[in-house]
Amino acid sequence: MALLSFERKYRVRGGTLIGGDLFDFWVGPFFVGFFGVTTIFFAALGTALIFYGAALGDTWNPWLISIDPPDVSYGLALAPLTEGGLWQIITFCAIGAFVSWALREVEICRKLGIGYHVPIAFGVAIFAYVTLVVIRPIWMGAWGYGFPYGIMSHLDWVSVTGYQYGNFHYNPAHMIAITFFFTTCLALALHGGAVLSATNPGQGEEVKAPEHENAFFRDVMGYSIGTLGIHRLGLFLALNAGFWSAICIVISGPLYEGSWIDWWNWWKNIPIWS
Ligand code: UQ2
Repeated sequence: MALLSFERKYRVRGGTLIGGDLFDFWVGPFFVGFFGVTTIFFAALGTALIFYGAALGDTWNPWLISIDPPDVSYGLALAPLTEGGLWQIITFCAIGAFVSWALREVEICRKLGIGYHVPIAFGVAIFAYVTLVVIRPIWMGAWGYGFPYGIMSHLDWVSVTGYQYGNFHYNPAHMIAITFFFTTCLALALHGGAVLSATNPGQGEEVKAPEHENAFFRDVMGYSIGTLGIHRLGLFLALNAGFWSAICIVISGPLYEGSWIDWWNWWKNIPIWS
């Protein structure tokens, strides 16, 4: 079915989560929906507040602009706008925009009658962000433990926070997260390479089908995971990368305050060795 006639077929009312027909229409290629409106609202307000915070700051250098969270002394209270209150409202807007976007994806999935894999995957990314700026700060008793919104300042935060716990590379959940990030790259490189090699073989060559991809991997490593399987594996690897990233930071502070280098002494201290 040609793309345009297919779109005419699925562009029907219904499938919305809230409000019935309210905002159930398209603007050009874009589905709007109730959550399209809330996405625009939160994104526009949050962006305006970032510019307002930047205007109150002492630089317009894009690398150095930073919207900082409140001081730890404010605990979990609301802070004055210029003392971290902007960061709190911007964080609220960001979560509002991300969750609205995910729910708009859900509505589009329902219209199309497809699975919810994409919004669920995006939900794991949202979970990783919310872990950094809400779950861990609440668990530690102060919004000040969230990270600042700035290009250099968030890098400084990652560095300082990482070395506060000795060295994050010794954090076992960090190790697992990195392993999933790297394996995601390996799988996508293998998959992208495999698909291009078969479907874009070069001038004058015939386009090949998945049996060629299967045969290649069986010849190389005795196993092909298959055309559906590689996408299941890719989704699994990518979701785990985000999930273990969230775990590695949320256990640092709330569950463990020492150095991750020392944490491994549990191995040396197993009674069986003595
Ligand atoms: C595959 C297959 C594809 C692929 C890839 C494989 C025809 C087009 C990349 C090979 C992948 C395997 C064997 C899994 C590797 C395991 C890890 C953890 C990276 O078989 O089916 O479809 O793109």
